[in-house]
Amino acid sequence: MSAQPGTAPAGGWDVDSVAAELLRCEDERRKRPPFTDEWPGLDLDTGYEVQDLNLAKRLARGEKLVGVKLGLTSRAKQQRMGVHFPFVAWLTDAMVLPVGDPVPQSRLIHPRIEPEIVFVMGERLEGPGVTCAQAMSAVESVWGGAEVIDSRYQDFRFTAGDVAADNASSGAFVTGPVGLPPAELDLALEAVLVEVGGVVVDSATGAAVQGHPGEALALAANDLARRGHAIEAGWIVLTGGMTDAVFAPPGSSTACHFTHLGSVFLNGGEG
Ligand code: OOG
Ligand code: MG
Repeated sequence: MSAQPGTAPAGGWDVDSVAAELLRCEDERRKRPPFTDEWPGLDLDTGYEVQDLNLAKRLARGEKLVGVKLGLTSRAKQQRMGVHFPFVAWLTDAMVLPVGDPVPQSRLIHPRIEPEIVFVMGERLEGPGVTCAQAMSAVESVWGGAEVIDSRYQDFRFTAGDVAADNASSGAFVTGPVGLPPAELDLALEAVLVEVGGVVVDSATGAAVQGHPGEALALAANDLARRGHAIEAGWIVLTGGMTDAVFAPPGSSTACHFTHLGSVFLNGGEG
C-alpha cells in the first residue's frame, strides 16, 4: 500500500501523482530529484504500483507490451547505482530501437548504454518456484543487445522505490544480429566488450548477471508471480546490464561486441 489509512505521504505524493509526474518528465524530457527525498515511504512495492499504473497508461495510449527487463542484476550495476538487489520493469514496442538507428536523443534526457543478454521466449513461464534450468527451457533464442537507459532522476540518483516507479530507467533497446538456441551457447562464458569511440572501456561475461542470465530470467518469473503476472511466449526479456553503463551523448559511438552473438553499434546521433 502507498500509505497507511489517514496518513498522507510526506510531500503530498501518492501513487497517482508520482505516476503522472514521471510520465510528464518523460514527455517533457525533464529530470527531477528522487521522490524518496520527500516521500521515504515510496518502497519497492509502492514503486511497482506506480510502474503498473504507468504501464496501463502506456497501453491505453496505444503501446503494446512486448516483454520485461531486469534491472541491477550485476554487481557492476548494483554498485554504481547503490541499489543492491534486482527488480523487474515493463518493455513496450515504443522502446524498440531498430538496428542502425541512432540513440533517440530527441526523446531522451541523459541516455546511457549497457550491454545485455536478451531472451526471446518460446514458452510461457510462470512463477513462483521457477529454477534457472526451467527458465532456460522456456527460452527460444538468445541475442546480444544494448539497452539505452534514461532515468527521469537527476544524476541517476534514486532508491529502489524510485527506480521501480520509473520503470527501471527504461528508454530504448536494440538487439543484435545473431539469435541462437540456448543449447548452442555457454551463457555464463559468453563475453562482451564495450567500446566507446573505438576504445574498449569495459568487459564482462554472462556470469556477471546473477551467475547466469537464466537465473535472472527465473528471478523475473518469480518476482512477477508475486504481482500476478507470468512471462508470456513471444516476450522479449532483457536480463540486465552486464557492465556499468556508458554515457551516450550526441556524437558518441558505442559498440557492444559479443563472443558469439555479434556486435551492436549505437551512434549517439544529434542533440
Ligand atoms: C536502472 C536500470 C537498470 C539494468 O540493466 O541494470 C537496468 C539504472 O541503472 O538507471 O536497466
Ligand atoms: Mg538494463
